[in-house]
Amino acid sequence: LENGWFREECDLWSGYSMCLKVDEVLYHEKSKFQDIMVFKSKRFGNVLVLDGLVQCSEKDEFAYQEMIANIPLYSHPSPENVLIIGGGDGGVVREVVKHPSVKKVVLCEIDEEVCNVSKKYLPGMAVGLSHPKLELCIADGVEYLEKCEGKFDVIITDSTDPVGPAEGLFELRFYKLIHKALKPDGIMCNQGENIWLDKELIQDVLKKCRAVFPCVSYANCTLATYACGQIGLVLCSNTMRDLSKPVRTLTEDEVEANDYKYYNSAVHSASFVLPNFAHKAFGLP
Ligand code: AAT
Repeated sequence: LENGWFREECDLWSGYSMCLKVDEVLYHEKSKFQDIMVFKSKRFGNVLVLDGLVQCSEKDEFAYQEMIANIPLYSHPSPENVLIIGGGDGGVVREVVKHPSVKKVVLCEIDEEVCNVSKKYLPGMAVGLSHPKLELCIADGVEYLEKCEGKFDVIITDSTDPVGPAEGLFELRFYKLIHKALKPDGIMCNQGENIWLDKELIQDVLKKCRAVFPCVSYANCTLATYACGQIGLVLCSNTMRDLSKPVRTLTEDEVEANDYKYYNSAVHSASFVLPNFAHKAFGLP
């Protein structure tokens, strides 16, 4: 904090930083796994920060949470069992349980304190944490997956960046475990970092994914409070399919009824269209 501004900086993207004006720091403690801070911001509501990096703000979280949940779920004809790794704030669960076909959601979050803090300061997201379809599991995502085989229709990794507890979620072994934990027609969707700052990291992730899955794609999402106003999604499928074409499309009334503030069927397809430099760098077809 400098003169009432929070400044986000990260060794992964040295030379860039993003600032938000702080009204009040509401919480700041070290958990067993990371430094957790929540502050009330001037423009974006309450903001959750882990190890100095913004995880979500109340004003724009819908963009990322709707996209990371709905791109894989609307690409699947009938998702029933869903696993979320990370996402302890509950926002992704909130979106996943809107799908009537979903029978059960497991949330595997490493840090229970993230859930506790979210219940107190991010109630609009934490609603997901008390949903009857949810099984909450406090564990490391890699360790949880080791015990799973052919279980899930969709696996979503809503993880922090590969410094700290999420390092293992960017390794080849992790993608192999996801492949094993998915049903034969399952779909994976992972937090896919930023096309301006993390090009090499994304290339590395896509290379590892291509070694495991026959079908690998990348989608784009924009929002205000992540670095450079952009975050990507890495999508993989065990079967060849065009993930940019939702298999279930929505009418305007359905978009309204689901309270989607970002996602619709046109946005789904459009999010796979990338600027030339990214398209080329990621070797996409
Ligand atoms: N929806 C909020 C956005 C997040 S949250 C990421 C969550 O992943 C955190 O709660 C963190 O505790 C959890 N996590 C980290 N490592 C693991 C692990 N090994 N197993 C399970 N959960 C883990 C992500 C925002 C991305 C920001 C991009 N710059």
